[in-house]
Amino acid sequence: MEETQIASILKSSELYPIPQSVKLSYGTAGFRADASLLESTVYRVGILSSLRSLKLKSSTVGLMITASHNKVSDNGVKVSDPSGGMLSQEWEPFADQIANASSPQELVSLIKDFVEREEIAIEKGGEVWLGRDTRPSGERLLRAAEIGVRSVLGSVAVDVGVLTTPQLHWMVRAKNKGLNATESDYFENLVTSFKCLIDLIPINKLEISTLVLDGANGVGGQKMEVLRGYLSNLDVEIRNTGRDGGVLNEGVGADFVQKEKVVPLGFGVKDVGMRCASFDGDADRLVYFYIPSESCGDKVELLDGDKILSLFALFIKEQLNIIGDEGKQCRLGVVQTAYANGASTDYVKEMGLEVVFAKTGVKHLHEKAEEFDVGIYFEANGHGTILFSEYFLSWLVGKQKDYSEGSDKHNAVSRLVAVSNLINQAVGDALSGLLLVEVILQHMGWSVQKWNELYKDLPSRQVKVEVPDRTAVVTTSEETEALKPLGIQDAINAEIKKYQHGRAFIRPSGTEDVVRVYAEASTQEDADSLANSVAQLVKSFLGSS
Ligand code: G16
Repeated sequence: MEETQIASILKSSELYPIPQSVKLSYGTAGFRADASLLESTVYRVGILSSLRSLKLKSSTVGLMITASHNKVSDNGVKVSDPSGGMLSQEWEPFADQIANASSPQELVSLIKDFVEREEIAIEKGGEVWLGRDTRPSGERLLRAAEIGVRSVLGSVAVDVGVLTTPQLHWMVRAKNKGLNATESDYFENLVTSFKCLIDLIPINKLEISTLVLDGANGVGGQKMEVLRGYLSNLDVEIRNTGRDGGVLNEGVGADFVQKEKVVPLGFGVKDVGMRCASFDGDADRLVYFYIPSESCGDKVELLDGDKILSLFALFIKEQLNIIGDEGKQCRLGVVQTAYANGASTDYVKEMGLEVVFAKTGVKHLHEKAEEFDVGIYFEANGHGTILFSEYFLSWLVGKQKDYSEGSDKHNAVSRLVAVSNLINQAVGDALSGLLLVEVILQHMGWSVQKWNELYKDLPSRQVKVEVPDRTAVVTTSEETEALKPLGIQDAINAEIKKYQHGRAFIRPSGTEDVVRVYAEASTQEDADSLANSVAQLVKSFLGSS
């Protein structure tokens, strides 16, 4: 590395000293912590992003400032690779190292070694697009990221403003494919493909009723307000936009609704029977729900990521069946995590689909979904998308020419092509996921209640336990069994045996300082009781904080 380059990093890093006694790790979805602790980390991720761009022939890389579902005082930073996917996991150890380097000299030395090892030529200049959600700390952190990016001499930082995380991923992907890549292009793409799918609905099945959206007091509701203006055939009432004094993710949003199974703030008896949906803080997660009756209090019927996945699988399978023998040769597969409700897995298997499991974190699911012609991945928390392989897409486009326009086969192929345009190919995206759910419900002529009847969830419960050191929990690769602390898995197994259809596991969270517990059983009472006893085990093996 040239002397001028070393001097540039030494100088800028003086501005961002590392806070005392904080050890950060790249985690499930980038670095996350209390926002007051993050400036040095974000600055250093800025440097990493420039190097990543340089490594990949100056392709554009994305840097997103968000802590998604975490509380508003937290923030975080994650990197989008030029493909629009998550940062290559091979670079995560380097991210951890530089984030924790204790002095400017150590930082420079780590960067120098890495640049040599990876054979990165700094002279060319990289390009990094910086986005942020609506958190008040976002702007200050974005400035730190800019300085980090520019401290790699010749690299350019482009502030693309307040965005949802999936918008930034989509824009980065489009930019590197040489396509139009502004936020307006993102909206235009959604509107065009949604309209195309609407136009392909057999008229007699059309049903439009109002959807009520909980925007988690974050960026997603605000973006939906813009998108709504361009759409016909969709009537959305948006609540919790963050403009009416509500706090981001507090008593609202997809994470809250999915974990607590109760209505978010701003919803109540007036909404009984209505089709409702929730985004999370940066709009990469989507869940649906409805209030079954006034007597249910604040409890909701939840349609989580598993139900969304099942609806998507059903629709795609229907189109492939219409195409006939050739369509049936498409390898359609599903990727889930240990959190997937057992009933959903049975349902997709009964449909004849291949199901594979991955570790929590979309970066793990995405990788496995890419192995299929059409790979649908969803976490139960509502984070997921559908990936179409290049090969299968060009096959579809070819078939569009072969089949006569207006024929059933032509329509089926056109629907699949439109789905591939509508649904974000880079990462799970609540906005595009919502549009696809809505158009499929209209296509089927289904209400949210009818959709919910696809299968009945096994009762489940999730709890989190605060412990002094969550890293003391080590699990198997699919996170279904705990390897450490020694003996805890035997104790969990003994609890599970007490319940009919009992299933439970623990794992350290990658985004919060907690250990998560998941339990399933044949009744809600049993699922709650199993979750609580496993949580007690966690406390007795790890201590409580
Ligand atoms: C992130 C990841 C998700 C993951 C979630 C929970 O979500 O993107 O894939 O499921 O964290 O992770 P953990 O249980 O490890 O805390 P988000 O929406 O917060 O970015």
